[in-house]
Amino acid sequence: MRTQVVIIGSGPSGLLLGQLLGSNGIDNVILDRVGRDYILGRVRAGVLEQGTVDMLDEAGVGRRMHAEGLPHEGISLAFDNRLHRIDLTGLTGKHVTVYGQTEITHDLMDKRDESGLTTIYKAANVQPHDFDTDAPYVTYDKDGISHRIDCDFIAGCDGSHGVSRQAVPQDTVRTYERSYPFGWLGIMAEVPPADHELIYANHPRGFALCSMRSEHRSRYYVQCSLDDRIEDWSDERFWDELRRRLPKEAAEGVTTGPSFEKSIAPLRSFVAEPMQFGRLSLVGDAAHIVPPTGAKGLNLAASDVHYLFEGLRGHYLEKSSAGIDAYSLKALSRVWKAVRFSWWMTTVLHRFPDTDAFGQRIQEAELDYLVHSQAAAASLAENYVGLPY
Ligand code: FAS
Ligand code: PHB
Repeated sequence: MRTQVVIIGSGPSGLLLGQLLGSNGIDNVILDRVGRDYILGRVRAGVLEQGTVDMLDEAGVGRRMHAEGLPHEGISLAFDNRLHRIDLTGLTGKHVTVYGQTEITHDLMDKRDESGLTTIYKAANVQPHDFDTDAPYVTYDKDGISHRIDCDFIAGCDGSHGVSRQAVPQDTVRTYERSYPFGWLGIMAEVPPADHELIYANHPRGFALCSMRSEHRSRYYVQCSLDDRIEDWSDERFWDELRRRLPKEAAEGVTTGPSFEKSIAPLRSFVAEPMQFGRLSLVGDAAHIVPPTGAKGLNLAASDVHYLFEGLRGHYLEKSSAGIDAYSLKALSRVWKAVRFSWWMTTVLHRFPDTDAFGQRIQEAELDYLVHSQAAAASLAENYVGLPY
């Protein structure tokens, strides 16, 4: 088989890139090692920057997002038993949209089916080859038969545990990492949200987040120990802990009910540099990971796709290599600013086991500054709604 671009990974990065390429006449094949139902079963991001919404519109998958997505003009920070609203729209003129990653993946998969583009699920032993030449190719096994796809470019959209970054000679990639001494225990429940906007809570017992997927479906998180297991947390224990970490007025807004999804995720910051190795480009989680505190993971994947798509479009439609050559530098500039913001939000809102009395006072001063300085609030707001591409 031959195509112009092979995309490894059928998550949001791969699907969005594939749709933008295909709708511009650039042929592409997506390979994923698992099936579509497994991908759709993953619960992940929930907050979209305007840039991500614009990309999904450009890919022709905005209809349901605009019909069902919730525009949010603010968030609240909770500490000292009070809610403090950050007026995102008043400070930036922009808003965010609450619409789950699962729905985005659904919409992109359906659009790809309509477009007749090729996706090969349950492809085993996917391996990129010769990406340091102008004739790269990818091999994989399917139903016991080995296959080869010749192409011009390979997009490594295969997440943090994928094959693409591993295929690069390890002395040519530099990595930067920070792991956090806690995790997030998240649940999903078919109950109305505690408030009409998200609440990020800093409490002596630990961080909590009140989010949502719709006016009938809520997504909650509490900071937990990395030693915790899901079986340690009954629904009853979760609801009690969540309400203990919220101001009284917010806790009274929590409607409890049975959870239908419960998971624990570790938090870490990770960046691989560069993001391009000859004809292989790393995209999204394949190149970087952020703690979800700043709601940046999915949105960074979207901006990577924007830069790579512009580069590939320039190569094929304008015979220019400028965009492709600039991909890594352009993407990393925005990546590091989002990594900084996600690290900062995590340090300001969580309880760290080794924080001394001085560190606790600094965190309290940070929060006090945020809610009493327009400049500080504006800085949080412009990062939260998304820095320009
Ligand atoms: P993905 O990991 O989504 O997709 C990669 C795809 O590549 C997968 O389908 C995988 O099967 C495939 N793949 C992997 N190895 C392969 C191989 N060898 N061969 C073929 N295919 C292979 N972000 C937020 O903004 N907000 C959040 O609240 C949030 N919560 C998260 C919770 C969890 C538990 C996790 C893990 C992430 C969370 N994220 C969140 C980040 C998440 O949304 C990612 O940023 C997003 O999924 C990135 O999309 P992709 O880059 O497409 O990678
Ligand atoms: C979510 O709804 O899953 C969510 C929202 C905002 C975050 C993290 C997760 O910062």
